[in-house]
Amino acid sequence: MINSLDTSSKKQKVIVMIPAYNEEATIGKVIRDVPRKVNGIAEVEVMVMDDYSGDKTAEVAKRAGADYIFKQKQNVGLGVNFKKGIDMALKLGADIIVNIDGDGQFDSKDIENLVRPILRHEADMVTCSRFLNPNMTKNMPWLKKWGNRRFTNLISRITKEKFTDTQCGFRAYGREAALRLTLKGKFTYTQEVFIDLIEKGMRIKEIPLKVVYHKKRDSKISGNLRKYGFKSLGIIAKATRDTKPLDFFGMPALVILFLGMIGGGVSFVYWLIYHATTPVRTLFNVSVFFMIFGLALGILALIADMMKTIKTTQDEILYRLKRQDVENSEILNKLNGGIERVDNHIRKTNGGKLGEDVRVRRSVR
Ligand SMILES: Nc1nc2c(ncn2[C@@H]2O[C@H](COP(=O)(O)OP(=O)(O)OP(=O)(O)O)[C@@H](O)[C@H]2O)c(=O)[nH]1
Ligand SMILES: [Mg+2]
Repeated sequence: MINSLDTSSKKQKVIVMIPAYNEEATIGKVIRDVPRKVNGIAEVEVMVMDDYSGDKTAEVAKRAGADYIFKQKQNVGLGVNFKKGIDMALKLGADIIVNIDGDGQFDSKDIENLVRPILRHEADMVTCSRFLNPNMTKNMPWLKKWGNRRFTNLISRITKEKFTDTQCGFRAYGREAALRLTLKGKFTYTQEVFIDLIEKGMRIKEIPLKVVYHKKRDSKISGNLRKYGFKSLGIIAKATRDTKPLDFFGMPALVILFLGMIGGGVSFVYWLIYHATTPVRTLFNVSVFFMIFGLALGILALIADMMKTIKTTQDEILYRLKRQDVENSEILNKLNGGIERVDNHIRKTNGGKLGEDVRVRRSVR
């Protein structure tokens, strides 16, 4: 149970979101272990995002007591499913959204620890770190640890903050952080969230939580490490380009321009001394190319920086629209009471699209 909370704030509603793809073997226990009574929390609900599983994930989840089950009509990928889940949870009135994987690697009971810093207003997003305490990752494969460290170092450099685990799916998002998220990646979302939220001034806190690696487990996201590496790098590169365009284009531009100027300077001095270009002609040509390319890249950096200003404004507009939409949903929810009306509202506000590819239903307990 959570103690010494800020009692001035209203009681919060937590929605525990579980992205699931063929998790019939484990999802039941994950749902049953979710603590439904937490000090400082008015309500804890479970929402399963079933990404077109071929097994009985949805049925098992329903039997285990899931409050909402969203079924995609085709496999849309973890990143897309996550974004949709965040939007849904906000519209269902969540003050805090907890994401936990459906594979049973995390302990649902740790949800209490995860939401605590948000309840105490110490963080906007809290993420599990599997590496703050080395005893918690005893049986994690070394290659996964190594890959995780590389990605985590990269994200720390990009965000200029020190993190120890940027890939963990077990996280709690306060409403403000959830509303501010604008993600683009389809395959995954874990690292992109760090870049996006830090750029928007959100506070991210890591807490050590244990993870279990079953021997026969088949990782669906990072099982193929090469595919995972390339796809994740692509998502990180795009997010960095959009949030830090001066670093992304400007740094290489400066290096290339500098090399070009050195080469050009050397050839020019040679020409001044010997009045000949023959041995340094290639150096001169390459240097001119470098200088032109560096300048072009520099101009691109400035244009991209202007576009970032537009993006920042658009993100702010989007945030305000989403907040308004969520507040309207809450009012409708209170007036109408119940998921049927909320579902109708979601259909209306999205021109029917959301209603077409997502089925919402309240499970019978
Ligand atoms: N929505 C959605 N969820 C998926 C998909 N693939 C996997 N998941 C879920 O995403 C969560 C994480 O997947 P894992 O296979 O454990 O991947 P991982 O956690 O990166 O890998 P490990 O570190 O080895 O556990 C699980 O709950 C999966 O069911 C997918 O295509 N769509
Ligand atoms: Mg996992």
